Amino acid sequence: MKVIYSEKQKLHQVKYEFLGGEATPCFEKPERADMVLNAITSDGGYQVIEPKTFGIDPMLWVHTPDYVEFLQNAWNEWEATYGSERDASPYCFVPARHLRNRVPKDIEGKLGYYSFDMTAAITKTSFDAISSAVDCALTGVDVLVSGEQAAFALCRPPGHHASPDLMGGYCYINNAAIAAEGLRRKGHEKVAILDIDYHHGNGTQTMFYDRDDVLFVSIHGDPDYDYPHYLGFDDEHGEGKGKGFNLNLPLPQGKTDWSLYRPTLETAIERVRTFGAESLVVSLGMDTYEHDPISHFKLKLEDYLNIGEMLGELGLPTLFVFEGGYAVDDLGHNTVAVLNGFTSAK
Ligand code: Q9C
Ligand code: ZN
Repeated sequence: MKVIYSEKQKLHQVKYEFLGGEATPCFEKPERADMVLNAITSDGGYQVIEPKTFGIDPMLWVHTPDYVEFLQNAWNEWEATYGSERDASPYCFVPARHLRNRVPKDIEGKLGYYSFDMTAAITKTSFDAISSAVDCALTGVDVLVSGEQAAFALCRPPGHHASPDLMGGYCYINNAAIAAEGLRRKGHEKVAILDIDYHHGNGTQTMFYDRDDVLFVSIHGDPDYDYPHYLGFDDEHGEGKGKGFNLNLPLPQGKTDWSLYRPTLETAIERVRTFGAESLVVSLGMDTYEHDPISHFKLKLEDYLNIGEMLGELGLPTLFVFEGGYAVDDLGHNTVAVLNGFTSAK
């Protein structure tokens, strides 16, 4: 299996995120990619390749032009006010209630307008990393279209929380959504996205909510108790012709181990099967792990082998797109277990 990765993704390194009433070192850090790459290299069964360059245009398939322009300019505008010492981070937001939905002119107003939380700061070189993550996802699409059964886009920063014009949850541009749309544009009639990150993929859901050609299925921590808090409930089925093409399978914190996860994954896979997908994009978050520092499921190393195998049994051309996962020491082995399970499936 080909793994697509670029060192450029290290150009995104945020100092702090806001959590539990204080600024704490950001969990989403470059070491995450190092650990996965190390495990992939030492396994030996994978070929690591560089992405091709696709530029800005594919971002506009799923994001608004004003948002992409904001991401490109945010650092320079921030630096003009605050200098280069601190990362560009919002402090004030446009909630869904009571305030005006209007883009202000200064950088602090813009940061809040285009964010939904304080976990996605911007640095001088963030956009280069963001852009190279998109390149990895789209190179993965090309690998599938060339006839290979699977590929792994080792993307950083992750993407599934990024909405058409909002960043948040360590995400800026939605790599998996762009990949799914890329597969559609390469002629795949129906594309399924299965999101198995611990957190609901609110951005991806929003992007395809009114479409029947891209199915979105997600297994995640119950949003009544977990991030992203305001989307990901089981009564969100899609709208318009997208009705019936969105499936959320929230699971409880604390007690979700393999015995509960497995039947839920079977339900998810069954939906992908009945949908009749031509290809599958897996938003591969590894924060369902028992030792993940910010999440609350109880999956173990061997469960990841099973997940990979169950996905492989679907028999679909599959692009894995890396999302979350913060238990850095075990992240590589867990990720490789999913890929190995997939490869070994009959
Ligand atoms: N108390 C991804 O996994 N903070 N993003 C959660 C929980 C934000 C996760 C705090 C988590 C974002 C891609
Ligand atoms: Zn996550």
